[in-house]
Amino acid sequence: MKINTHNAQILLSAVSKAQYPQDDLPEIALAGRSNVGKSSFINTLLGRKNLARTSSKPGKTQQLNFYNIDDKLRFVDVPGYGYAKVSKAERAKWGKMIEEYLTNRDNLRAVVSLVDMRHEPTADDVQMYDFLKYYEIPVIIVATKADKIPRGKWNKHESIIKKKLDFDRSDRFVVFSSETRQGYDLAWDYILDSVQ
Ligand SMILES: Nc1nc2c(ncn2[C@@H]2O[C@H](COP(=O)(O)OP(=O)(O)OP(=O)(O)O)[C@@H](O)[C@H]2O)c(=O)[nH]1
Ligand SMILES: [Mg+2]
Repeated sequence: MKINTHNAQILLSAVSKAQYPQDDLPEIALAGRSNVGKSSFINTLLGRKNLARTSSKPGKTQQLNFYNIDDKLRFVDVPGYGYAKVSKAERAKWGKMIEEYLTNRDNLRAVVSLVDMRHEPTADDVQMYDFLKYYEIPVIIVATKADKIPRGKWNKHESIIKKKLDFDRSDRFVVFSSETRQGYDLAWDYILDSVQ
């Protein structure tokens, strides 16, 4: 598939199924802990500084943000999990919305699940991965902030992450940095592979 990655716009924000786009363009969802680098990942892949960040209004985190990419595919930015200040009720609402999207959406081709490369995956990271495996949703693990780790330690960190997740070798893994654009080509390769 040939796509112009710079031709991208925010399409809409949704909280429930009725608001999702009604066509059959393939979608790639981005999931991960709050602050892990989801918006930065989107901006880096689309060659933009602020496309993703500008759309996320504080206090309105309970939304799925749909980005149109060249009328060929969409990124779906899922609100981050593991945010300490969120109430139980909000957490439950978040869970319901994510579950509704991830388990019922025919357009969904893969989930880019972001983890912080510096640390062992959190219990929430593991839970998200298990959830995706349970529903047999293809996963691309993106280990972010690689620029903060010396290159010589990347393998070690990759092993720690894979071990903690009980990583399935049929899934894909990308060492990524929004600072250096490390992993840009591989991430796009895997994404485009998933939407063929
Ligand atoms: N050094 C470095 N910093 C990064 C990288 N990716 C993201 N950051 C920084 O991490 C912080 C959070 O990044 P965001 O992209 O806003 O994270 P997010 O996952 O979208 O966060 P929420 O929208 O709150 O869920 C920002 O200060 C980014 O500049 C990276 O690859 N390297
Ligand atoms: Mg964000």
